[in-house]
Amino acid sequence: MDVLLTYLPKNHASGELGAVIFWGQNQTLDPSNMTILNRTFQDEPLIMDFNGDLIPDIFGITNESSQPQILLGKNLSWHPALTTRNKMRIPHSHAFIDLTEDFTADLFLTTLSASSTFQFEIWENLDGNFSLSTVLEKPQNMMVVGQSAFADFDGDGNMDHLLPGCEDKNCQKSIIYLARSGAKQWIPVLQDFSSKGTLWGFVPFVHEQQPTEIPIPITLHIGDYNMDGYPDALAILKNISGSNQQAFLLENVPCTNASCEGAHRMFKVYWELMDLNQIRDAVVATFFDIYEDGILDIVVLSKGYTKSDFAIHTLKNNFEADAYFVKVIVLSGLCSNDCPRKITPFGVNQPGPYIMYTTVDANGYLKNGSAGQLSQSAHLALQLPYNVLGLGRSANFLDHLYVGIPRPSGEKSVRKQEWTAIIPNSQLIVIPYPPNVPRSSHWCLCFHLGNNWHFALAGKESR
Ligand SMILES: [Ca+2]
Ligand SMILES: [Ca+2]
Ligand SMILES: [Ca+2]
Ligand SMILES: [Ca+2]
Repeated sequence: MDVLLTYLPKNHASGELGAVIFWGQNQTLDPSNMTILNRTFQDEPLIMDFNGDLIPDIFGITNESSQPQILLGKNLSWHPALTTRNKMRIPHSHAFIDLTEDFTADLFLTTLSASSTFQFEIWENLDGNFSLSTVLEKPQNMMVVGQSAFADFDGDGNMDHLLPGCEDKNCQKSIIYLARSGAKQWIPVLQDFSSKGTLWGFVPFVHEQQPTEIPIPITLHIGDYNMDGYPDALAILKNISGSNQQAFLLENVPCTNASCEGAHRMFKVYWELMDLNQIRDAVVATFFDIYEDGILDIVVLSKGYTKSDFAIHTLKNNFEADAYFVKVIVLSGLCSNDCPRKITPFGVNQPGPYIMYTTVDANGYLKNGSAGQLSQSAHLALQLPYNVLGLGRSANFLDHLYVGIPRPSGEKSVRKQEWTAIIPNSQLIVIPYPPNVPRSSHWCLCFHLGNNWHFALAGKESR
């Protein structure tokens, strides 16, 4: 695994970001083995797989051109990417995720229209090439627009678009909207930010050329903390009348008012979670499986005594439900020059794979769930390298697990594999090798259950 680091060069007036790649060597990093990129970026870049070779590439606007550029990871060559004239929004919340229900990651861009309205573009991956398929404007009343987040909010197997923001400049009136998969309508899924007479709101982003603090945009961090199959979120809110800001857990619950009807679901804020309430001046909160047991815990970053001082807090998820999960990580199946002989190359986790399951819930109804792996990387997106999908209280097998990966230009068929009868509470590693023959029986699904590793080669299982 390599590491990309962006930095603000000292005494650099333009505010452009430099970037350096530290090359991983097996399990370590050698700080002297690095490449400083020969271009600077207007905004933090997006890590994606533009050419579908399962080697991550770097996407962004550089100092050389106003057209987006891609730096291919394989040979570190720059290429123009996409023929768009629209400006990118700063900070962007671009994403590399399937938004067209074909298991192939598309490119989602946050841009400005010709009249400088905030908008969202979906560049659909068609036979390995990206072409503009959908443009959606921001919700009309939204004055401050936060970072787009993606989750299968309604649990139908297709990816939905969540957008936090405010209806006034100072975020006294905060809101979260949802655009369901394929739909162009914005549905409010959280509007009430008051608790016991106190009004809370998102913390608006302040853009400075030479920031004195780390600028943190309005962001929802997604995870299914109670494993009911409906993704929840963590958000940072500030007390409108006071000075405190805190992390809050937003639970995805059935819709109980008229305005969210079209979404079927909505967010409910947990105002009184003791452990979160005790952390003052929180700036980022995200989910992480600290104990590697498939249950998502919480990590909170808070301000310390000085401006540049931060503290990291970890909170164990004590939620004791008889709920089940699957944890999935999709690797590349590649290795460079250090693959042990005749051993299947594993590679590392990738941006872009799409995962979906179908099962039957405790009441006998069909239930789907889906997630994209590493779809966003910039501005402390802090996505997990794996996905934990909640299954609710049903101990039923997963009827189907589907995994799709990006593919190169010109390839018509979708790279997608399917496994059946997966045991709940397993941790799955998908090795899509060889990547170009998904329908062969070779793509490996390795699963960890108890103390044993099992290997399923599409249909057959061995220990
Ligand atoms: Ca690539
Ligand atoms: Ca797609
Ligand atoms: Ca959905
Ligand atoms: Ca949930």
